[in-house]
Amino acid sequence: MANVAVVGAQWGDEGKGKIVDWLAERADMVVRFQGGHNAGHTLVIGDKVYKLSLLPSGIVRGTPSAIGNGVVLDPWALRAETERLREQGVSVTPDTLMIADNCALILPFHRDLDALREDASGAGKIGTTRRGIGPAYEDKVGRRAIRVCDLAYLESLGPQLDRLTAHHDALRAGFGEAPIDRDKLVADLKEVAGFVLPFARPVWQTLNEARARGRRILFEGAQGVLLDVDHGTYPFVTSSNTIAGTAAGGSGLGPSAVGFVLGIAKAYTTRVGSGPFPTELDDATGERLGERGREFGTVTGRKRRCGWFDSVLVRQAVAVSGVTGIALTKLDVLDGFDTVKICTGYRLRGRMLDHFPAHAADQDAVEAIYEDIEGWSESTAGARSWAELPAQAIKYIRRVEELIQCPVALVSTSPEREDTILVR
Ligand code: 2SA
Ligand code: MG
Repeated sequence: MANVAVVGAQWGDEGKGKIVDWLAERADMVVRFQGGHNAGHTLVIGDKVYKLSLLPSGIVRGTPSAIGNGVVLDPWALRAETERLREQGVSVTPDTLMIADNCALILPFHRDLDALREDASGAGKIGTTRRGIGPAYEDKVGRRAIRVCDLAYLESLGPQLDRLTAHHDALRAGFGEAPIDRDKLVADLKEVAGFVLPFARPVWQTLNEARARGRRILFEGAQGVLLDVDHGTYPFVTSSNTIAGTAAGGSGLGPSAVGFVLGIAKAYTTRVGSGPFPTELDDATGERLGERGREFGTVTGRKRRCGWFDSVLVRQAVAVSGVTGIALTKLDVLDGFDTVKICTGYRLRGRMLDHFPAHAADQDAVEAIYEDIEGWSESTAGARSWAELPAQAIKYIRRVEELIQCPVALVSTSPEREDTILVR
């Protein structure tokens, strides 16, 4: 079996956690390659629910897991998450978790800056998770970041701290905030270093060795393609590249390491945070999708916006991410609708469009064009084989495949791992 990369094909929350857990059983290693603790991956195993933000989903079942260099890592959030998991009976040790030593850190003032900016942005706010993701990536690209490997050399951080504090103190002054307390920062880092360093490793090397020995690597994406900083609904995006191409760069393997790209798409659409959403339903139908789908953010508890499946967006996500097959999730949420709708195209100022335009104003202005499909009254919840699906549900899936120009490889019918239909 080829190495699989799992990416969200919409705006995140497509059910990646469950699918990764399903695939982790068949993998020797699981790697996170972008994002940070803004992710919220939910795993349901028996009567236990595990909520992961930063740790790769393989950790719950003891599959060796890695946090790749493309991730931004909040060491305090990492420690809190491992403690939460330990209370649930999952141990996180240097045998099961490794962290890339070249991973950039999220520091307390990144989180502050994220919140200060959001609060100052009024209608222009992004609706971030306020975890400091954006500011941490800015510092990484700006060559000011403190990285995991620096935790072993805290005594000699001087020149790096000069660059970092010169930049941030100016920003903070603009918000009326005091300059960064360097001594406190170093003391805090010293305190947490003892926890992080035992996990630190040249992850790129371990992964390349694993690959050479024919080990199967599962790449676990976070957020979704439409939140990609290049291909998403800019500026209402996250600050990393969420496309499958990042699996290689964010873990230290070449692109040929990724054999199969599995895009995860919900049978409808949701979005949390601000930004354009052409098929959003601001009515009872939207409410019904949200209630049936229990659409609340895993990390922040925010209510998710809901709407019909948008085949234009998913087709675009499939293209820019090189998706080989789709896992269609939460099909059961559509059970019982007389009619379900699929967006098949857009109208923009009187013109037809077959893609999602790049400009935010155009993205806001597009009008979704729908196709109606007769619904099904039977329940699909918990179906484990194609034969258990009502004919109309199959018709829906086949139409989705046609429109997004990509086969549906898996259908998920509940949060339980076993409630998964392998299509071919
Ligand atoms: P950020 O914090 O800088 O990455 O926010 C920028 C945008 O990215 C969106 N974003 C997400 N969207 C969906 N799910 C995410 N993870 C959590 C979850 C979110 C939560 O699984 O539920 O709990 O609220 C996630 N992370 C980032 C975010 O909404 C902004 O639009
Ligand atoms: Mg999520």
